[in-house]
Amino acid sequence: MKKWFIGGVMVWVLVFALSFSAFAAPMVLKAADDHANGYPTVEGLKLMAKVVDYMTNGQIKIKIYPGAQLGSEKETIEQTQLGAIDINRVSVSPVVAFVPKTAVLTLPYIFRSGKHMWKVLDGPIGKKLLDDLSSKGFIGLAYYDSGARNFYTVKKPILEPSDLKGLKIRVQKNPVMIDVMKALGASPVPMAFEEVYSALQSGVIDGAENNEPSYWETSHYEVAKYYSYDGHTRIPEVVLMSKVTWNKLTPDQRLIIKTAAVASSYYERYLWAQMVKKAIKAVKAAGCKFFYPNVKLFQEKVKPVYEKYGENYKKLIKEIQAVK
Ligand code: BDP
Repeated sequence: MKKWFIGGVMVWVLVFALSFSAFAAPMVLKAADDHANGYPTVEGLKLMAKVVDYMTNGQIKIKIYPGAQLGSEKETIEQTQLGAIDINRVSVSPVVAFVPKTAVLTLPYIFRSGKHMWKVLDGPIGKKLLDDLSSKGFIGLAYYDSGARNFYTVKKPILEPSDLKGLKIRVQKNPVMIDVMKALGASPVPMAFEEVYSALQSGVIDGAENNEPSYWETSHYEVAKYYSYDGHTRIPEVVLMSKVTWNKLTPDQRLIIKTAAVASSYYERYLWAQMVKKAIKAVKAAGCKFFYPNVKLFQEKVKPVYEKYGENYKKLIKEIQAVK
């Protein structure tokens, strides 16, 4: 056979192989977040997407749907369980209904500070809790920062627990949060995040509770101008992956996704610290007032919540408290 013929065939084989790999459709993963572009959690996911794209040579793309486009947290968690959503950044709070043990991370004053929380989450306890999610169809990839949750109200500031008496306070769909409100004397109103602004505006609720960036981003500050630093909870965010999707990935792809999520967690924490400062400045400029009640009074009141959940998770609670 002529040399030029063999050479020609080889060129064609090469062209064919290259064009095949170039056109092999990438896997596109759907990622949900109920915050808007610019919020630290969404920016964290964006970094994760870039790292995954780069490390898989474009074979895995992550398409982010911010602003609760794919539904409220409870709905998106259900869809993640089913595999209709591949990646989901949510608060741990709504996860409690699916994986009861995660309730521990949402207990009032379980963490002494942000530093304590990250020591726990980055250590063996945090890792074990992420692993435990897999029994319910989720792969826990990483935690994100969400600061501490504080009350904000429409008519008067909360200076002590008795100020909450009879007030309708919106809470996340988490049984612990309902009990916390009851213990403090308020009437809890579980409601999706997206509905809170109009509920505050129309007087359906008297207040809500969240960190400063959410208070600002959602414009809740426009209608509820009193923000009281009681810091009742420090509930982290979590990046979940559907186990259905995870099972379709190769070991290399899994490693890349996990690594990218962990890297994005550090980036999100950095963005978080900036965002808290920005939010405080912005809402102050809009006339919001900050109050610093005696936290001990609130800690005293929420003790019954520990009695209720403490029985099941006594050991875990002790372990968390023992982390220095
Ligand atoms: C914010 C979380 C968001 C929650 C929201 C809420 O980032 O994902 O769902 O609180 O209160 O802090 O529902």
